[in-house]
Amino acid sequence: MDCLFCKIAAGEIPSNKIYEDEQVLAFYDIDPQAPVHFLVIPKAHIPSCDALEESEDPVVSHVFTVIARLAKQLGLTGGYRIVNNCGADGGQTVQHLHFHVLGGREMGWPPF
Ligand code: DGP
Repeated sequence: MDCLFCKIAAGEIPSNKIYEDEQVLAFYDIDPQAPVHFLVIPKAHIPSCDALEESEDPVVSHVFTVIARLAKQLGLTGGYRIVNNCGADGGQTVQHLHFHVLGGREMGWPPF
């Protein structure tokens, strides 16, 4: 499958990895939008949030547990933002489910 994040998960394309286990991978975003900006992905190919099936609930739940743990490890004690861009209007550019974690500065709202 010609999927960038599948290739990163498989180690075929290098990434600045933070954490990995059997189900998920966390790595720094190539184009950081905050002092700390990393992505957490399921290793299995899921195209987007919109494509999720109930059988995939456990991996999504695990993603959030990993995010909370990594945010602590990376010192994001003042808070952080989790973003999922879903579909074209949502701003999704890579068609493999991923959650952005941004921190290290105060976030604005609303997003543009
Ligand atoms: P989104 O727009 O939500 O689909 O976010 C995709 C993100 O993926 C974007 O912030 C940039 C990041 N990205 C794209 N290509 C690569 C890559 O090859 N390596 C890494 N580490 N991040 C990438």
